[in-house]
Amino acid sequence: MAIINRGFGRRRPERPDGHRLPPGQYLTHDFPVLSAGPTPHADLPTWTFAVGDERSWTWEEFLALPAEEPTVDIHCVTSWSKLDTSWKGVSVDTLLAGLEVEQSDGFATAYCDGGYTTNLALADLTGGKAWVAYEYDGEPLPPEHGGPARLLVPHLYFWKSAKWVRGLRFHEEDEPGFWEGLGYHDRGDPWREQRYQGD
Ligand SMILES: Nc1nc2c(c(=O)[nH]1)N[C@H]1C(S)=C(S)[C@@H](COP(=O)(O)O)O[C@H]1N2
Ligand SMILES: [Mo]
Repeated sequence: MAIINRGFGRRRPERPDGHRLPPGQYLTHDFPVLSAGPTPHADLPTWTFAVGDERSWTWEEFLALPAEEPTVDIHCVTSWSKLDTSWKGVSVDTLLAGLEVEQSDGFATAYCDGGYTTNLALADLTGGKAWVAYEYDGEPLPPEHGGPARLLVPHLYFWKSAKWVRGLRFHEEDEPGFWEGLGYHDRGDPWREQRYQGD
C-alpha cells in the first residue's frame, strides 16, 4: 500500500494564524471600541427587535429564542483582527424563518439606537453566517460593544456588525448605510480587501 505524504521532508514552519488573517490586517488581543457617536443606553422593558413589519420580539421573548454560541474571527477595516471571539445570540436564520425574505436575493438595512445603519445582502445574513448577539465571552454584551444586542456578521468587516441593533428593514435594491454612504465598500469582504467603494 502506498502512503503518499507530499509534505514529508519539506515541512515548513507554519506562520502562526497566517491563514486566518486577511490581507492588510494585524492581530490584536485586546478588544478596541469603535463607535461613531455616544453609547446609547437601552431601556430593556421597552426594547424590541423587529424584522420588517412582520415580527418583533420583546427582550424577554428574544432571550427565549433558540440561541447559538459561535466562536469566530472578527476583522475591523481599521486593520485589527481578533481571533476566536465567543458570543451567544440568535441566528438571523431563526429570526427570518418562514418569511418570504428568507429566500430572497434582496437587501436589508440594520438600524440601531443612536441612528447608525448598515446595509447587507440577505445572502450575507442567512445560511448560518450572522447573529444578533447579546453575550460576549460568557457575559452580557457590554454597552460599549453594542449591548444589549448587536449584529454579528464576522465574514464581513466589523462595521457591518451593527451595535445597539433594533431591527432589520428589507429592500429590493441595495441602499447604503452610514459608512457605506461615506465611501466604504457596499459589501466589505475582508478576504477581498473590500475596504472602500471601488476596491
Ligand atoms: N451602532 C453602531 N454600530 C457600529 C458602529 C457604530 O459606530 N455604531 N461602529 C462599527 C465599527 S466601524 C466597528 S469596527 C465595530 C466596532 O465594534 P466594537 O466597538 O465592539 O469593537 O462596530 C460597528 N458597529
Ligand atoms: Mo470599524
